Amino acid sequence: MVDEDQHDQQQDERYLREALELAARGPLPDPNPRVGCVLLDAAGAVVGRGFHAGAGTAHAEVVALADAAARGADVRGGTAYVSLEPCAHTGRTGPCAQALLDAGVARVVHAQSDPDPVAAGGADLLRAAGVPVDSGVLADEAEALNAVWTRSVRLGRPVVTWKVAASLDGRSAAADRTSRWVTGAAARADVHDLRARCDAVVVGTGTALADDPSLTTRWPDGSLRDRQPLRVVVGDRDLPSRAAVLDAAAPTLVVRGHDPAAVLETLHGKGIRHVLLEGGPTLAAAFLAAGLVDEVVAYVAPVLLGAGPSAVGDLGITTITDALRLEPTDVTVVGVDVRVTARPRAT
Ligand code: AOF
Ligand code: ZN
Repeated sequence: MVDEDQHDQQQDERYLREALELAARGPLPDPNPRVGCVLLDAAGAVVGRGFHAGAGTAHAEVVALADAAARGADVRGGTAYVSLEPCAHTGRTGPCAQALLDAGVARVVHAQSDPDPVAAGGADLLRAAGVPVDSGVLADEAEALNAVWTRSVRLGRPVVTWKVAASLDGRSAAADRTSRWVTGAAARADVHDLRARCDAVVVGTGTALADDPSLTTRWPDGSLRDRQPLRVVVGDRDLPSRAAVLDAAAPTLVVRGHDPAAVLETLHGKGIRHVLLEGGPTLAAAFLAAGLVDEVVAYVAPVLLGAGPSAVGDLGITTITDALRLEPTDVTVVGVDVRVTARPRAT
């Protein structure tokens, strides 16, 4: 015989799993987390479903409540399953915890607790109003669904991935600065997938002037993808108005000055959660030296250049014991190149 608690736990996980599946239908990347909600009426029948379709749109709970209302269902005395703690703040939308209270929901089960201090507090608000709340069911799955968002909220800045492409001898260009191409077509296509997963692509003005990159996100046939990350050019040098990065293909932000923390603060304020730092060597060195690189994606090509600029500038390392050691998390052959994904070791 299955005891009642065990049965309840299975039911909680079942509906939360459905809420997680709904959440996964939300957009990525987005300034907001992906959230799903399933509503049961007092008799235990599913009467509403919803997911958050991205920053600026209604939250999952509000969508699910509207769904229930549209079906003429009553959630009074029912249960709400939400993949993230219902918010307690008035942001772009009203507080979801209050909306659930107003609708008469008698119990709330949520997965991840909201790590954002501005929005958190919904569980306490509900409990204070006499509604029992079960927190943290399937929390790991929910957090994995919003891994970058969660990390960014905890860090209070965007997560930074540094992408670097280099020859076997660690150079990003030949002695005359020509660099098309060090890596092969497959690795270059892979970089476009990487860009598509980020909110912003960042380069220094030196790279923008030397390479005149477009920094758009394209398909292998060269056509533009639907969604373009923000292009960010950092530094004090002026760009000519005909620079490819200033064209109309995607939005571009020019940030004067190159203090990495200040750059990230500006981007954080714009809702950027994941930054792809694409160079050049000077800007990459500044971010690395400041401890502001969270992940490295390095494409190493079976090419020797013998001379030319190094892929990363001076890090102030003078002896081997001071080397910046990385923890590899993945090594994959991409076409003729090798892609190494690694994290700086926590010290
Ligand atoms: C919820 N349900 O579906 C989502 C929540 O700017 P706003 O008003 O959209 O608020 C965004 C914050 O609200 C976000 O950072 C996160 O803390 C929370 N997201 N909360 O109750 C939802 N998407
Ligand atoms: Zn909300």
